[in-house]
Formats: sequence, C-alpha cells, structure tokens
Amino acid sequence: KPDNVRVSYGTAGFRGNASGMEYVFFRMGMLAALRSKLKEAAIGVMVTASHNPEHDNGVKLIDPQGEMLAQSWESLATALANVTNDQLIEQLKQIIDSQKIPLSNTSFIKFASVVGRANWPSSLSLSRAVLDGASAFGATCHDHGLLTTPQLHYILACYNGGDIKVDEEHYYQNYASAFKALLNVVSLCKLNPVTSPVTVDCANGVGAAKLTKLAERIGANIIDIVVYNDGQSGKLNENCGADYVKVQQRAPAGLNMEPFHRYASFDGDADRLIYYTLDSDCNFILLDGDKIAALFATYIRDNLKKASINLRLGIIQTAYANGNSTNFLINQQNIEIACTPTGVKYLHEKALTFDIGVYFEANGHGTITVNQECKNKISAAAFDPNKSAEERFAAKKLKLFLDIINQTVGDAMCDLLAVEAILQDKNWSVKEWYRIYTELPNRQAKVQVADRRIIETGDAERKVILPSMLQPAIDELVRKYPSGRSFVRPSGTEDVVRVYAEANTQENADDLAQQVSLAVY
Ligand code: 16G
Ligand code: ZN
Repeated sequence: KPDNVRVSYGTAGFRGNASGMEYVFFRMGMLAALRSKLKEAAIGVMVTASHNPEHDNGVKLIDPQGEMLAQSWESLATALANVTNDQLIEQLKQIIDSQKIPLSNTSFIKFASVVGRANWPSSLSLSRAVLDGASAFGATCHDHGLLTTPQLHYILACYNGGDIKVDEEHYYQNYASAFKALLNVVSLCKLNPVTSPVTVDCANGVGAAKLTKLAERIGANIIDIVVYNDGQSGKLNENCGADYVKVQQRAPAGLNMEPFHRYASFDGDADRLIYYTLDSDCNFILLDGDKIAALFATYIRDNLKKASINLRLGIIQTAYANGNSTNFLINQQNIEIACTPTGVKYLHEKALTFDIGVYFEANGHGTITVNQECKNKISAAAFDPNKSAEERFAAKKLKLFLDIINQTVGDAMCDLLAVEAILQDKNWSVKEWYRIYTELPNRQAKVQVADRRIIETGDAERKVILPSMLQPAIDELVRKYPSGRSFVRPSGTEDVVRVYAEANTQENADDLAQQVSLAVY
C-alpha cells in the first residue's frame, strides 16, 4: 500500500485509476471471505468501473441475495483498505472480533469482471489480487470470467437460493423465456405483431457480447436488436454509453440517427439503460430513467386495476428526477412517490417498503422489487375462477412482466426487454412513449473545489445544510427562473461537486446551472 493515499468505499465500491490499486483488491478479497463466513453464504466480488473511462477500475462486494454490501460493512471496508501493511493483521482481528466472525466456517466467493483480462494486463493483476486475498482465508473462489454486473448479482442470488449449478447460460434461458412468454400472450390479441428494430449502444463494454447472446436465445423473429459500439474498435465509455448520452444529451459519437427509430445505450457494465430518438424536426429526444420508470409504473398500475388486485405501488426517485416526471406521476397518475439520496442502495431499500416498488435514477439505473407474497397473489389471480377473463388476463400479463425483471439490481438487458414488451403490448412507438410528459429542460455541471466534503446535504440531497450560506444563495438564483429548481451535492465517486438545474427553457437551465456553479465555487 502506498503511503499517504486514502480511499473510501463509496456509492458503489472502491474506484480509482487502475495502477497501484492491487492492495485494495487484495484486501477486498479478504473481506469478502470474512463476510462469507459470517453470512454462511457465497459473497460476490465484481471488478468494474461502470461508466468511468477505461483507465479506471473498481471493486465492489455483493451480499448473498444479490443486494449491495450492507452499509455497516462499508466503513469496515474503508478501514481495512486504509491501514498500513503493518497494521493489516491487527485490523483484520478487530473486524473478526467486532463482527463475531466464526473463522472455522467455510467461505465461498463468486467473482467476475467486466474487463477482458487477456487484453488488459492491469485487469489480470487486479483479479489475481482479489483471488489471493480470498484464498488467504481459505475461501473457495468461483471465477465466472466476464459478466455484466447485474449478471453476477443474479447468479449469486440464485446460487444462495439453492441453485448451485447456476451459470451465465441460466441467466439467458430465464430471461429469454420470460420475455417470449409475455410476448406470446401479448401478441395473441394482435393480428400483425410488428417488431421494429432497436439499436443498442453497448458503450464498447461487456454488454455487447452478452446482449448478442440474449438476443440469440430469444430469436431474431421475436426481437430485432442491432448492437452498436461492440468494443471492436472504440474505447470503453468513450464518447458513448448511457452516462455520455444522458449528461451530454446527444447521441454516441458516429451514430447516424433516423427520426422515431428506437435507440438505447448501456453503460460499461450494463447496469444502466436509457433510450433516445429524433423527432420529425430531428431534435434529440431523451427517454431516461424517469421515463422508463413512468412507463413501468403506469403499466403495472393499469394491469393491477384491470385485474382488480389491490397492492401498494410506489415509485422511488432521487433529486435528479425531472420535475415534470414527478408532476406527471403524482398529479396525473396518482402514483405514490418517495425520494432518496443518490445511490442504488438507498433507492432499493426504499422500494422494498412498497408491495411493488419501481425505482430508477434519472441516469438509467433501476429495477422493480416485488415480494414473493405479492407475486403469489398476482399469480393466483391469473387462475382465479372467481375473476373475469379480462381480470385474469391482466394478472397473467403482470406476472409475466415481473418475471422479466432482475430484482436484485438495475439490469440494462432486462430493463430493455421490459420496455420492448410494454411498447409491443401497448402498440406504441417511441413517439407515444415520450409524449406521456414533456421534460423540463435541464443541465448537469460539475465544480472542482478544494474539499468537496465540506458540503453537507439534507432532505434527500435536495437542500444544502453546510456551508450555511449556500442554500439561501441557491434559493435566490432559482427564484429568477420560471419552473426553476437546482441542487448541489458532493459526488460519491469523483472528487467534484455536482450541480443540477432545470428551468422552463434550455437557456435558462444552462444559465441557472452556471450561476449555481459559481456560487459553489
Ligand atoms: C454510482 C451509483 C449510482 C449513482 C452514481 C452517482 C450504484 C450501483 N451506482 O455509480 O447509483 O447514480 O454512483 O455518482 O450505486 P456520483 O456520486 O459521482 O454523482
Ligand atoms: Zn454501471
């Protein structure tokens, strides 16, 4: 471990420039082994830097049911990563004592990476570091090679659920058959089921090969997926991918777009999905996480209603959700909404408090959670002789729709199938979908400051608490713009403060973002 370097287990694990991070990966291998002994279940270790540039790398642990590492262990991870080599054994002992870890238990690690180890040397040594750390505690490691992040979450959850043979192929079979089953039912009532192609920018990441496999299992006669940015020539996440398209509000470099064709982008580890298109005047139209959430939630709500099933449905958003998406859901659709700080773990946790929780970050990361009891209720309704044929049909569609969802974490591939299925069912083109509400123009910016940690936020990051003069300054700026809203928050993954602004026109949103950036600076 180099001196004077501090790292912290942030929003989604450790992340940083790949060179010199072996010690972090080694220690996370050890921590995963300890957690496995404690939970008496397999733990996942994923090597990914998500939407970050190719030279970055990251590592995160996945808990037994495929959920994010428990928050109480994040600080243990940070402490373990930061001690000197001399203090390492002592720190491990402390963790073992404080968590009462039964050392004699066996441990099992499921491991995967989003980067090809053969053609990227630092990735190979980082992977080895994890495996070495894990075997220092005698853990058995199953190296799954290349996977998307959500695939590892899925495999881990199935494995710990008792399906010890689960592998990548199982993932494809499961979701391909779920999708085909829903499409079968949906197209029964149509004379000519139409499939128009969807073009998917895979950010030159692992998603390209995996999506191709999934599409093959489904069959080209059922879904027509055109993979773009498959990594053959371009660089990972460079001028492409979900984060680029969302933040820049433009198409990936080199993509020739046609009006009303459906385009989608994944991020580098395929846990984010956004859609976009051009309107008839060739204006760029983004359908981000908010629009996907609105599509999912209204589809679920409509089918619950048609099936006369009474369940509590909620949507979970963050401060980044477009103001008009929130208005649409609350005022026009009467759907319950909750807001949490940024980071999947917060959204996921909140989603679980509803019978059916739809959560999405505007950046395209999201999924649906539904507990087994509710799923059973829906399945039972599909065969309930006391219900009308129409009610049973709606219940059946809902059950099949929920089967397409990877409940462990946001999954770009599953979410893509879910969107495509709803559009098919509704007979909608992308046009009807984007018109459900019109987004307020918005802008994101980032500001480099000496120490971003002096900014403290509250109210799900919608208000600045410290420094105390910042929020009044933001309020005053916001008042100048019709439909203005803005917030700032320290990034959990980069050494910057992020700024978000929205207003009635793009010019005003840009202006507000700039003014607020100056106030932060
Ligand atoms: C991570 C989070 C994502 C969040 C982003 C915010 C997970 C799996 N991922 O990528 O949810 O939107 O960080 O980054 O939790 P920021 O703090 O740098 O804005
Ligand atoms: Zn990601």
